[in-house]
Amino acid sequence: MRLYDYILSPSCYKIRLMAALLGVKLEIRPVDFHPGLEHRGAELMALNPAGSIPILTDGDLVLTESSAILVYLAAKAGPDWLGGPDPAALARVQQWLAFSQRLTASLGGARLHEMLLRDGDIGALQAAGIAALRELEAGLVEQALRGMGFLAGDRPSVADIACFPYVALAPDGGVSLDPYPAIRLWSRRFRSLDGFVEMPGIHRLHELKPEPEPQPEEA
Ligand SMILES: N[C@@H](CCC(=O)N[C@@H](CS)C(=O)NCC(=O)O)C(=O)O
Repeated sequence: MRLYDYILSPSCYKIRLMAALLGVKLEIRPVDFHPGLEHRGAELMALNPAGSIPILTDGDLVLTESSAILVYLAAKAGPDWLGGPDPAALARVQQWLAFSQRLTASLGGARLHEMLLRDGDIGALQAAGIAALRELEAGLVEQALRGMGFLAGDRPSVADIACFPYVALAPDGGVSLDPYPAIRLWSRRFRSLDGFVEMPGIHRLHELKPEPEPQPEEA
C-alpha cells in the first residue's frame, strides 16, 4: 500500500499512526506539499480531484479522505479499531469521524495560517477550534462518567485517531489546550499506546515509561 504523504500533515500522520498501531507496512511517497503545492499538480489531482492528501493506493484501489482510509486499514488489519459490535459504539465512531473534519477545518486552518502564512480569518478559525475542543472535552467527560477512556469505548478506535492529531497540534495554531483536562488526559493515554509513532510536534509520553530498575552496585 502506498501513502502519498507529507511529514508535517496531521491528516497524513493519522494514516501513518494507524498503520503503525496495526503493524501494517506502508510505502511512503513523499509529496512536496510546501512550498511545491505538488498535491495540486496534475499527477495528484488525477488521483484526488479534491486536491488534498492523504491518498492511499492499494493495487488498483485509490482512496482519499483520511477517515475512509482509516476505516479501510482497520477493516483489513484490525477490525477491533472499528468500534466493535455494539450499535451505539459504531454510531459514536461515525459521529466522531464526521466531527474530526471540523477539527481539520478549524484547528488545521489556524495552524496553516500561523505556520505557512495561509490566508484566512485567524480569529474565526481559532474560535471555531475552541468550540470544537469544548465539544470534544464534553464528550470525553461523558465517556469518563461511563468508565471509558476513549471516544467510543474503553479502547481506542479509528475515531480517536481521526481526532487526535489536530487536537494535539492545536497550540501550533495559537489555541491552548490548558482549559481541557479531559482532552489532555486522553492525549496522554493515546501517546503511551504500544506502537505509537511520533510526528514533528507530537511526542510519545516518555513520562509513563517504567522507572529504570535499580542496578546492583558494582563490586
Ligand atoms: N478531508 C480531508 C482533508 C485533508 C487535508 O486537509 N489535508 C491537507 C494536508 S494536512 C491538504 O491536503 N490540504 C490541501 C491544501 O491546503 O492545499 C481528509 O480528511 O483527508
